[in-house]
Amino acid sequence: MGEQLGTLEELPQDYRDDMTAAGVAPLWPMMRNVLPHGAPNPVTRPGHWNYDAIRPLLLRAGELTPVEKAERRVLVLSDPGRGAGAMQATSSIYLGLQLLLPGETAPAHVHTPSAVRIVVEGKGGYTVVDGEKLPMEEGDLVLTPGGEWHDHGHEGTEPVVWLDALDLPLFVYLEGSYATEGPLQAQRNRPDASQVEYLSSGLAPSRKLGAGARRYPMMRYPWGRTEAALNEMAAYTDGDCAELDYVNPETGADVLPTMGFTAMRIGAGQRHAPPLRSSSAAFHVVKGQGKTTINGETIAWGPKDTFTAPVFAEITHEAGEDAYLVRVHDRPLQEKLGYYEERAR
Ligand code: 1HN
Repeated sequence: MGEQLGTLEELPQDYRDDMTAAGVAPLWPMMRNVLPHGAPNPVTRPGHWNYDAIRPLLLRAGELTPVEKAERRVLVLSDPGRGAGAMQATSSIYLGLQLLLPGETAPAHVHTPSAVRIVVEGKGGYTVVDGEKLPMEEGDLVLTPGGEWHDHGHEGTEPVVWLDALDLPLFVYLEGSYATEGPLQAQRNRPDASQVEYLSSGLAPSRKLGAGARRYPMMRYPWGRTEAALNEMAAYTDGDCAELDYVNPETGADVLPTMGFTAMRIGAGQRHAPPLRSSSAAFHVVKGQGKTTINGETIAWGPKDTFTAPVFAEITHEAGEDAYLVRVHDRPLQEKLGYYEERAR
């Protein structure tokens, strides 16, 4: 177990030079870097982004850079463990706060990574995905799965801000990330399926023989329904946190192949200490306030804040008032790879 493996310095210099010239390297001095004992050794560090501090910077970006010059006007939440400019919040999750001003349109494009929006503030914003016009209201979760054309618009009078969560770091790592730009979708008034075909949980449109199932049948999860469902559940959770996973209404599977989303309600005065999970996570506060200790570091959070936790973090939440959070995590990916794990604390 705790054996000391040989170091690079123990090897003769001429041998080291010959290995370098041949384009090879010895594994053993690096073995514990790539394969630590017992648990991963994450680079990711807990992060906390206070919305009140970032909002002015986002509005300033609105003055400095027109959307035509930005394609997407976003401030990226950089993982403190990776430092300034990092284009990711955890190992697998990218997060950014995006601003759209009244009358603006963020042009249509399609890309390999998938995105999910959690609406932070403002009325009148919408996203068109594959011809379907999805209104964006506070707390809504809106999918733009990889491979689907999407653009954003704004018919309201105040700035609209949403949090983007993408599986971009994975696609960058796989050298699979790219986009194609195009004209606005011609069909853009097909109604939001959450208001037509999937209006009631447990009811799905009757199947027609030979009709192919849509991979992403419902792309908007309105917040009002989520909050109501959490409130109903909270009466039966014995004082523990109520949690609901966002799922595909046809298959019951997670909404996307790589990223999962879980709505949480922690009642005022409740403490919630989940098991240690192999997934990394980001928490977005839809409403309420409280504090969370992550690996001994305490974060005091309020409405619209976002914070992150690395893999296998010891996490304890305490709500000061009834709190509603959305947890973004990579459990679906880890389950597909066959290593998702939870450990008792
Ligand atoms: C993207 O397409 C959007 O469509 C937002 O709103 C953020 C970050 C990286 C790559 C693509 C969008 C993005 C993005």
